[in-house]
Amino acid sequence: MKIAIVCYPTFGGSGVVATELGLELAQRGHEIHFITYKQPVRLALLNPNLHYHEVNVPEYPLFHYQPYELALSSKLVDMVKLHQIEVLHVHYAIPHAYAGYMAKQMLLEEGIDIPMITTLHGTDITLVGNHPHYKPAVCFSINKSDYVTSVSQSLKEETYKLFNINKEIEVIPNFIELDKNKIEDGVPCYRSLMAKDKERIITHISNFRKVKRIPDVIKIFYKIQQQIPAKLMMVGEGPEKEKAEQLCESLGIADKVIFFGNSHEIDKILCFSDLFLLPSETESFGLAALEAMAGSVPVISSNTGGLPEVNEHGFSGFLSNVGAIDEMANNALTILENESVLQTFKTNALKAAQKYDIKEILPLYEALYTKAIANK
Ligand code: GMT
Repeated sequence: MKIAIVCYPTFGGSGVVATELGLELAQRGHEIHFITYKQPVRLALLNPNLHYHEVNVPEYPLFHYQPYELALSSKLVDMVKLHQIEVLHVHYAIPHAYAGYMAKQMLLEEGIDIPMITTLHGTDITLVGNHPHYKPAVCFSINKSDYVTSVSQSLKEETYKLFNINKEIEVIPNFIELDKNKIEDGVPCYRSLMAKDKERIITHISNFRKVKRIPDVIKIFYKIQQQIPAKLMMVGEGPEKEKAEQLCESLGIADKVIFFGNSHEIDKILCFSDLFLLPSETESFGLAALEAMAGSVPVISSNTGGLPEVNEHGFSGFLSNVGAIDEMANNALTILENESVLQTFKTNALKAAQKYDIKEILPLYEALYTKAIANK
């Protein structure tokens, strides 16, 4: 099949999912066209089935805001015609579903009826999409999509609650390529570079936005390191990072916390991690938690949104109410204080992640593309 994928090209989960999906589809022989404003961070174009088309938005001084949706929908029209693309798959409703709908309408004028699948990722519904300034347009473009998917059952329910949706939403969960995340046997983990032998390594990876509750991460770690020797690895960039560094300073733990910034070597960081912290305010799925689990790292998380669908309480880690810092720290210590308990949770984390193996999930998308194309 010839599939266009529209996504954000950044480190965010929706872009990562879209990119990994496109890479795997290309491996399976489909012709994949990524259409976005920058090459996605995880996109390696070493496959003849993979194409990347950049959306350029010419600067014009009259515009206070440059019209990206316009440029994107025009690019979609051109690429669909040039490459005879059969289906549009847009990730993140804003503004991709909106631009996709406009492209569909323009193509219809020329006798081309192309189906559009919109995948909802979370903040496009719960935080941004629900804002009154965007809500009518988001609701409209979801309803005008030919097929709608969400990355968790929780996000599906939330979407129906927040918007007046008249479309069936199919849950196709996020996935992980287990082999890709596996560090090969015999390859060293460089653990000794990061911490002393007896220290436990705790990791957090995110975009450092408010929704991730970064101060909770640090306060949980503060309590852990009062009981056992430990180091905290903070991976990612975002608006809350500077405040986080200050908080570490004021708690007197700056020498125990390493801030990495964005990293292309998540697998290597997870390789030497003992525990992953994700105390988010809301999380439609929690791809970062799944990536940790796939690297055999147990997860201490909040029980919000789709997290209980990913992190199995008492098995791959523990879940707590949002903001329950003491409980999260105690649960972390339960896992970290005893070597055999830690090993059991590590094994379980990997087992729980295997349910989201890309080999199981990808056929669901393939079936949807086939149905969408056949029904046109
Ligand atoms: O977590 C973020 O703030 C980034 C955001 C995104 O749009 O990339 O992530 C959302 O989509 C991911 C991939 O489907 C999910 O794993 C994240 O849980 C979801 N984030 C939130 O719901 C806050």
